[in-house]
Amino acid sequence: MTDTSENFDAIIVGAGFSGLYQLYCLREKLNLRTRVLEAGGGLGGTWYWNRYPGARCDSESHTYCYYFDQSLLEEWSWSERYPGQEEILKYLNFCAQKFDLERDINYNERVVDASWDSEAKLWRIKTQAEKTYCASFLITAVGCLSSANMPTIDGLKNFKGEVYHTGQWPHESVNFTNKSVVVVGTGSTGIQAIPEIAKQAKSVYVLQRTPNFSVPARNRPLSKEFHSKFVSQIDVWRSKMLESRHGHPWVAPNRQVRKTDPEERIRIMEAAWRHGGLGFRESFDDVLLDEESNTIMSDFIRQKIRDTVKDPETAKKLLPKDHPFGTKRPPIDTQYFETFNREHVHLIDLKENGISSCFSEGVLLSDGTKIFADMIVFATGFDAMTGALQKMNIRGKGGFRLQEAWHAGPRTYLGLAVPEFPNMFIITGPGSPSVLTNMPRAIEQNVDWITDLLSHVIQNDYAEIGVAQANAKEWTAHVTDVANKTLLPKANHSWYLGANVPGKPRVFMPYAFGLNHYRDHCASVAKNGYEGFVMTK
Ligand code: N01
Repeated sequence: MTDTSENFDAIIVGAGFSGLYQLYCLREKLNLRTRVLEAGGGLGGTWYWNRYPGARCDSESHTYCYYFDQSLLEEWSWSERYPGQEEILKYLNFCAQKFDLERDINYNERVVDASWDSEAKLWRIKTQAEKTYCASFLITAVGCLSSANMPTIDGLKNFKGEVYHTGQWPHESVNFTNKSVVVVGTGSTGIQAIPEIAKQAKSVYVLQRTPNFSVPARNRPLSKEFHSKFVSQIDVWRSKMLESRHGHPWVAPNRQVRKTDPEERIRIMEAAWRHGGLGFRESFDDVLLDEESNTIMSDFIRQKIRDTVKDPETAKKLLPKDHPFGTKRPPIDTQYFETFNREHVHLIDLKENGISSCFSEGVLLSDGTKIFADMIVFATGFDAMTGALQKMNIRGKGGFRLQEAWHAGPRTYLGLAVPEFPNMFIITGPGSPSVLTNMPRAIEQNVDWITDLLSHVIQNDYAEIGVAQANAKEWTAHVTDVANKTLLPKANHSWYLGANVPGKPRVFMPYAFGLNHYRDHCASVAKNGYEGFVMTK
């Protein structure tokens, strides 16, 4: 039989922010024959799939972009404080065009199998399009939030209306006019989508399992003057982001909630609330470290919800009760709580009255109530951080499956590499700061580091690079330790812990010690001859 596989130095899986930049680096800096395999019909990753109404990033535009190229920063100007999904896609397409990336991307090629050939020392990769590729290096750039989490509901198949998951939103426009819409889920996505859907729909039924904290985004248009000023201060923005633990350009305020005079702290919280955005949490240093401080801030938000929502019963149902503020990824919103003042918007507390099943015309609740609906929108999140990786059927040395390797939770070294899976690297993998940061900063750090490592491997003619079990074990224990020093694991149902997916092992996956510390640590690993990696010829 003739071998029809195509051979490359490196295969990158995914054409989102991380895959595009990794392609640029491998091709332009290392001159590697590189191919990106992308499941979608276009580039953008998260932003290709998540095109639900209201989809918008919660990092500010001028920080949620690449910083590796000065001319790119100067040429592209953002129209709003937070970039909307469409504008982000336009931006990524602009980048792809500027750096001529698309010639090395294959669309509509979902990777369904990847196995390490120990003799040939290469990866054999198969796609759903029945193509096979061979490459010395496999780099996954599949995003942390890309594998949709769809609940199993009895009778859903019998429902005759339209069914959507926000993470797999259709490209055609979805019309809510005169429709009765059920929305399941009140995470960042639901909180963005519900006000937008309510603007059009005849009625909206929000099925809430866990009430969530949310801070006003205060989105606004950006002026030309803003862009000019930004361009003159790019280095300042960059260094602020590099110095911070989360990759946002905020300087730690050096004050604690508990130790600040009560009147003064209210003044600070009010000002941060008026300013809006994720920076609200950063207006004190100890919100995720000290329970008493967190309670003060959580109570402040609960009071804002009571003040906003006119019906006291509805307001009560919307009050977050079971997790400290910020321990689940905090959404930011535009008129989320205000939307519940609209007469056609109804809130169902699933903890009081759960979903029993679906019937042909809607959703049946456990108390027997029937919600008649034309449409059900699942804003139920993702099998985060590991789901997309595990779906690819990756097999390392001796056919060892990634699913087996991670049966008790993901085990990585630096979030970048897994023992028994040589020559494979994960961008923003579990065990790296990833989702706890402004993603492009975490992505650029990971990609730059992987690129330097591959340069070292190639210059020294190594054929195989792997990681020892002991290093991965130690790193993974460290990831757990640093998370346990914060309040983050207190939200025991969060996707950070994998708790949103039935049967998934509960392990705190992202690295909580900060992107700045992580960057320093990775730099010292490299300086010490890539300590923890084993390279052979
Ligand atoms: O997903 P989520 P998301 N029955 O997992 C509920 C990023 N993001 O898509 O809390 C009923 O947070 C679930 O309930 P519970 C951001 O990092 C960023 O909203 O598990 N309900 C929850 O309410 C974010 O954190 C941006 O009890 C069910 C909701 O569905 C991440 O993506 C915008 C259920 C899921 O919330 C994920 O956000 C959007 C079930 N069986 C997203 N299963 C921005 O940049 C789940 N739920 C602004």
